[in-house]
Amino acid sequence: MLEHEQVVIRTGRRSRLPVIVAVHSTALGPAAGGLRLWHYRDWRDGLDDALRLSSAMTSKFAVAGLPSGGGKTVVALPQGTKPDAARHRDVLHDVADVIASLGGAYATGPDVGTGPDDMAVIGEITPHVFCRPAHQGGSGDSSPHTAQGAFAALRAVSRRLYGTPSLAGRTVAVAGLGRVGAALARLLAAEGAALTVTDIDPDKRTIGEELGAVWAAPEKILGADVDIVVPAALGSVLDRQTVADLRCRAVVGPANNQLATPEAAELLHERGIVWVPDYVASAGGVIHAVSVELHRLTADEARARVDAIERTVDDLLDTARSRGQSPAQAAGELARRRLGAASGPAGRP
Ligand code: PPY
Repeated sequence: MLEHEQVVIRTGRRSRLPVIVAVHSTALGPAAGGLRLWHYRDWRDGLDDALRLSSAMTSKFAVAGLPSGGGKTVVALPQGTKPDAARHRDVLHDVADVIASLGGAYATGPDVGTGPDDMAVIGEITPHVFCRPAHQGGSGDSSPHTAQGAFAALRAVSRRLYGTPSLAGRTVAVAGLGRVGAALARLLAAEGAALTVTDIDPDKRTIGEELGAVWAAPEKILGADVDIVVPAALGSVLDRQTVADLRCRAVVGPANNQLATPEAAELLHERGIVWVPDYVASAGGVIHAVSVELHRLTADEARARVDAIERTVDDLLDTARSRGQSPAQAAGELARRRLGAASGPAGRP
């Protein structure tokens, strides 16, 4: 059964690339979710990604307690290609056409492969776009806020496991040093955590050196002998094998869709490893963007909402423990309860 409200798949008229916009739910409000520009073996794999990522956005907003729905856009680039600047603009305008045709049911934002400047280009065609640069009326780069939110989640986990929210002296492995991963690694280093880091791009080694971090091979990072592992790159990293190989006490990070299979959450729980659902730990970026651009909060108020992820995770871990559930089950129930209490798709009674 298709659980999404609508999915548009269109060959972009300018780029001739497959543009996939998945609106999972508008039960809590108009949908939001970023634009992922990524390489796929087959565009159908991009469709799978859009379906899963948009569903996670619905949960992200529900658990954050915000009146927005979940959506996501994927443009599936053929493997081994990189659009030049002109074609890149064409892709963004093709995406903007689809978003404009949805009449406000969905607004996009940044995701893997896109940033504020790309949002400005989409804004040439449709106003339904978050995170344009500040001088163009947007809330700008969301990655520092996503990092801040993941940091808040890490504090809650630290309190649970070690009795203090401080990460000073904790050993932490950060898997991925993109915009979010690097910002989070900086926050952790500033707090006094001892870092092990990696990225598939060896040029990112300089960031590790700057932070006094140990560099690990990408395939070794999940099994690192550390207190906490932080997935901060692409998803689907937790499966039967990688969960069996973990040596940490917690997995908490800003990567979306960390589970390769849903049962990985229960395998983590059986091993006594705390896993904070990705859609909880990664919500800082959207929380900030929606708070500033839709709810007109000040920077300080938006920041307080992002920092409140710490409290949300505290509560989820308490609830999970008292019910003998995994945090994933507790978060899923919370999301379903909030969605079930909603009246229906946005704009309809
Ligand atoms: C996500 O949180 O996964 C996103 O899609 C990022 C985002 C940020 C701001 C508005 C919409 C989406």
